[in-house]
Amino acid sequence: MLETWRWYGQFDGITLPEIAQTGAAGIVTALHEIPYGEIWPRDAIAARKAQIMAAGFTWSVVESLPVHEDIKRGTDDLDRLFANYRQSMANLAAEGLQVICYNFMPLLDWTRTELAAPVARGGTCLRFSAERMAAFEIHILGRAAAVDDYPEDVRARAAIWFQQASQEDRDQLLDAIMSGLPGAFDRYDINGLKDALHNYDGIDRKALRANYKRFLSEVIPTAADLGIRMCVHPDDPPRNILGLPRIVSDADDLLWIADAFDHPANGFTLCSGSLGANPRNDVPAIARTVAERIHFAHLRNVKKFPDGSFEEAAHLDGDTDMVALISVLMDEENRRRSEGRPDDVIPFRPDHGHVLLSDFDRDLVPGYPLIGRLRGLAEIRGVIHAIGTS
Ligand code: DNO
Repeated sequence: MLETWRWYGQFDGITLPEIAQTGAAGIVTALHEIPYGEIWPRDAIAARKAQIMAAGFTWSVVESLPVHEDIKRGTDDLDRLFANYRQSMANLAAEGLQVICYNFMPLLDWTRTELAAPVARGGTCLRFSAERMAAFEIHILGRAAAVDDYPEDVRARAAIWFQQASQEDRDQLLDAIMSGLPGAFDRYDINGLKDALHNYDGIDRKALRANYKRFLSEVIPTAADLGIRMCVHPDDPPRNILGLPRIVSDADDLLWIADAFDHPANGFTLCSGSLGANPRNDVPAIARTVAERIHFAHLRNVKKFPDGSFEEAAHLDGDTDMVALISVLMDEENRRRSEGRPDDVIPFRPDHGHVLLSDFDRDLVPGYPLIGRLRGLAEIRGVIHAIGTS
């Protein structure tokens, strides 16, 4: 397993020399400053790579090369966007980058309702409260159909939360929901979000799948030619929100994707926290099912609640058996090694982390503190070491 660390470049308060002290060997980053849909120029990629290498790292994974909303929505003329995407891939490959993470979530990337929920012994975590999400959808956004997405008791508590919430509480909720777009250009206010949602009118699961299949057929052949491994990130959370379809949420979805363009270059980011937020998902079992196509792993844990809420637990706490999951990934590495495959070391990063200790004194990208992730990395490193030497 290759230890990597996500770094947001100029949007990150954590510096490369600080990251070096975590012991991670690889950097996961993107040209976050380039608007979605534009070509990533080769010289900009080369400059970022040089900066990373000068600090003693490799640039191990590109996360993300974003897929433009028009591709997800399947609007009419997509030739330019597909050509741009392929050109960015070619420019990345020319600089030696081979693993590209992306997602196919409509509109929003990861979604939480609280960015600083308290954890038991001090520190804070990211939380998704079904009640607050329902309050947002039903009472703030006024999305009538949302009542079908939440059970009655959650709707009742949502109504009470909304009545008691101050304007500041409501603003904070919107801010939390929008925070999954670090470095991105689209951030919405309520009206903007309503408009953006209208653009998805009529796009159901079937239509989104068709658009995704088209994307795969446009880019995977290029990836195969360039020696690039594409790895889609699962939906976070893996459930319907805002009435948008979700098509990367469970084992069936992943198998559908693998089959939609059957080539090893069409692979997955195994994100244990995203998949783990759905009570029906057995994450180690899913990993075993798609092991051959896992090109990258995000390791973190979640604790789920009966009403559909969940919060981010410490990396070895929570509902997912992290030791079992890491064993699956290491077995897969061994299998690849026995076949003499070059991709026999799977890059992973400690995904998210609690805000702990001196994390409170600095500007952070939500979910990406220094000390909390350092703790997660150290714990995971211990598990890997123990499995590797047992
Ligand atoms: C959240 C991340 C996601 C991920 C993208 C990949 O912390 O795991 O934002 O980077 O969905 O495209």
